[in-house]
Amino acid sequence: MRRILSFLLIIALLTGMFACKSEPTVPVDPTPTIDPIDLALINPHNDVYYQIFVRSFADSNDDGIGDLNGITENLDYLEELGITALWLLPINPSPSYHGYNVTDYYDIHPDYGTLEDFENLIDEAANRGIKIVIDLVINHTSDQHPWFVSAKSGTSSPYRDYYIWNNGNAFESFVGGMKDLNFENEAVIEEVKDIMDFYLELGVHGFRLDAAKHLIESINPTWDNSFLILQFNMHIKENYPDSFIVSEVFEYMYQFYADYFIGSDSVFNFYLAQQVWSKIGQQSSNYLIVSNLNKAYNAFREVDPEFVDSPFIGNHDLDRVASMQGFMGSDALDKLSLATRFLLTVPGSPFVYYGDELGMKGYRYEGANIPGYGIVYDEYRRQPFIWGEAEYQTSWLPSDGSNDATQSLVDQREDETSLFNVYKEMIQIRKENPALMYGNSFMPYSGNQGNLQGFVRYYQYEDIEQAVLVLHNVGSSPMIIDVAYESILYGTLDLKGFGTLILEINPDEIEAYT
Ligand SMILES: [Ca+2]
Ligand SMILES: [Ca+2]
Repeated sequence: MRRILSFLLIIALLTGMFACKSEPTVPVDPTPTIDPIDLALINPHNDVYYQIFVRSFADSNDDGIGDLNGITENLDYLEELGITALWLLPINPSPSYHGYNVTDYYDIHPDYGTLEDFENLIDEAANRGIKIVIDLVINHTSDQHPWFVSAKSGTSSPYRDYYIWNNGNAFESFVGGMKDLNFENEAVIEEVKDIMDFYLELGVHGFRLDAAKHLIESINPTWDNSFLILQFNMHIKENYPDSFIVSEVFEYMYQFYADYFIGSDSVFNFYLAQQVWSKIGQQSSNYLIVSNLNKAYNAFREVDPEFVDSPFIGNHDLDRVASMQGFMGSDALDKLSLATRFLLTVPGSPFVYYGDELGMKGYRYEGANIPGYGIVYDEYRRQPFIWGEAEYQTSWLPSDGSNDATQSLVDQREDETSLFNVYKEMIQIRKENPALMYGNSFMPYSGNQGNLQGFVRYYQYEDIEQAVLVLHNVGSSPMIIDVAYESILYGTLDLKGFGTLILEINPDEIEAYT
C-alpha cells in the first residue's frame, strides 16, 4: 500500500512538474503558431510591467484616494493595455503619503484597504495572467515602527541592534524619519526573509527592492549589497523558484549597477532612461544610442549571460518624460511615441509608469506651498491618473494645471493616433513576437548611420526561432529603407521622422545584418 502511495505521489509530482514547466507542443501546422503562454512560463521573469502609485490610480469608495479595490475594479483597463505584471508602490501602513517609511510590514495602509482586499487583487489579477510585484522598503523603517520605538528607548531594548547608532543617534540614509536597518545583524536579515515569505505565500510574484545600494553602507557597498540580495534571493527561490527581485540602484552610469545582476534577478536600467531622454528627446548625439546601449548590455552580460534587464523611461522619482524639455516641442507626440517604441523593443521587462501612456505631465517642486494641500516636493510627479470619467478618479492632490491639456484615457481610446494607442499596439507586438519579448539578444545593425539606429533581436527555444530587425529613425528627416526581410511586423519601408520599422528576418542570415 505504501509503495502504491509513493508511486502515485511520484506520478502526481511529475505531472505537477510538467504542468508548471510545460514543454511547447510540436506544431502540426507547417507554419508554426507560437503559443505565448508556454514561453511565458519558460521565461518567468519577462513581463511588461505597469508601475502604479496606488493613491493616484483608482478610487473605489469615493474618498478621493486610490485604493487596492480600485485597481481590482480596473483590471479590464490593464488587460486592454496589455501589461502582464504590476509593480505597486508601497502598500504598507506609513505616516507619509508615499509610503516609503513603513510602520507595519504585515498589513495594508488603511487608505488602500485591507489584506483581504490585497489577496483579492492578487487572485483577480492572476485570473487574467497579471502578476504582482510589491515595493520592498527594507533599507529603513519609519521612526514610528514599533522596532524603532523600542530601540530608541534604550540600549537594553531587544531591537536596539536592529538600527545603526552613532553617539546615540540612529543612522539615516534619507531624511524624513526613515531609520536605516542594520544588516550586520542576522536577526534583521531573518525579519526580511519572513516578510518576503509572507507576501510570496499571499501570491505575489516578487519584489522591487528599494534603495538597494544603501542597504549596507561600507567601503565596498556594491559587493556587500549584491551578496546580501543574493542571500535573500537564494532564500525565496527555495520555495518559489520563479519569484523575482528587481533592484533599484539609482545611478545613471551602468558601470555602477552592473554587478547587482549577481544577486538580483533584474536591475532597473537608469542608463537606458537617460539615453532615451538625451538621444531621442534632446537629439544630443542621437547616432550613439544603439552603440551606447550595446556597451551597457555587454557589461551586464559579463556579470550574467542570462541577465534580464528592467528598462523604463519614467518613474515616481523623476520628472515625467512628457515634462522634460526634449519632449515638449511641436514634435512632442512623435518623440514620445518613438521613446515608447524604443522602450518596448529593447531586451528585458519594460516598466511603464502609470499615466505615461497618456503623456501625463508632472515635475518636482522644491517645497512649494500648494493651497489646499501644503508643502510639496515629488507629489506632482505622482498625480491622479486622468480617467476622463468621474467613477474612479482620485482627488487627493489639487490640480496644478500641468495636465490641463493632457487628453484623458476616455478621449485617447477613441483617437487612433494617441499615445495610449501607441503603447497598446507596441505592447501587443512585443508579446506576439518572442524575439522582442524574450531573451536578451541585442545586436547593433551594421547599417546604422546617423539617424538610422537599428538592432537585431533573436530568440530560440527548441523549435521556436525568430529574428527581427528593429529600425528606429531617431531624427526628424524621413528615410527610405532598402533591406531584405521576410515580413513587416510594424511600420513601412518609407520610414518617417521619429518612425519605427520592425522586420522579421531569416534567423540563418543574422550575420548579414550585424
Ligand atoms: Ca479610496
Ligand atoms: Ca542602509
